[in-house]
Amino acid sequence: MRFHQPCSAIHADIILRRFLLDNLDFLSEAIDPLTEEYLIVIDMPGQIELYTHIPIVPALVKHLTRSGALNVNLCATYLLESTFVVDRAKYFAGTLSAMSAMIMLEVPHVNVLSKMDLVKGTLSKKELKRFIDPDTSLMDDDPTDSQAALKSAGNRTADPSSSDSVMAGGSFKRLNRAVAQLIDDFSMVSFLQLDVQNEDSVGAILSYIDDMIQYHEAQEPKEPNDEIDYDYEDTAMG
Ligand SMILES: Nc1nc2c(ncn2[C@@H]2O[C@H](COP(=O)(O)OP(=O)(O)OP(=O)(O)O)[C@@H](O)[C@H]2O)c(=O)[nH]1
Ligand SMILES: [Mg+2]
Repeated sequence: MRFHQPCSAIHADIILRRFLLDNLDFLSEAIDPLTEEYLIVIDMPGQIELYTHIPIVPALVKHLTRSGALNVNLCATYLLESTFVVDRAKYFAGTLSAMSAMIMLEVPHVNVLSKMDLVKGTLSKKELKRFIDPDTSLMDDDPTDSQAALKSAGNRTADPSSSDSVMAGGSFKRLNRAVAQLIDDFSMVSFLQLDVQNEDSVGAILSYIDDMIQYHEAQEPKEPNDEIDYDYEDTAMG
């Protein structure tokens, strides 16, 4: 395949993914012979448009799952970098994308706050816990808010499209509150926390995914003492 014109990374990605969809036999031939003992990990790129706007990945998912040709038990895992929690607007934008991906993909879904090692020293455990279940109150104590933005956003009668509101940051704040409210109302998204330097944290997330895809039910029965106990305390969902 050759690109005749310069194109952006996302454009190239879309073209390549369409190419993949036109050649799904290549994927079927690789996956079809695998038995239920196999765990297949498909690492997808971070271009969110592929999951939330364009039905390319949903079409691929359909091909892989029970409703498609390959009958694979699939679990979508959405990773949001935990550094986003320091900027509430980014955190809620990422959470909205997670919700959009859940709706578009229509498969069991796990949301993960990744790279926890980067924020562990900055925020307390209690503070980090607030980001497991996104709720509107997080917008009320955004440390990045300026006094002008708070004052402007608090003026409910002000026209959010007026240049005063836009310049003071009030419109942006009101928009983010509305996004947070929407997410809160749907109550669909909650996060697991992933610290790759902590074996239990990785194990707990894998265990959630195993449950979602009913991996253990598909395996040979094991002796009870072969089971591994995971400590969910630090990785609790909801
Ligand atoms: N500190 C820390 N860095 C990480 C972690 N995971 C990945 N990185 C680093 O983050 C950078 C970006 O990597 P990823 O987040 O995996 O992103 P990517 O796979 O390159 O890109 P997309 O998946 O397309 O978004 C690389 O430099 C990684 O080494 C983590 O858990 N902790
Ligand atoms: Mg990646």
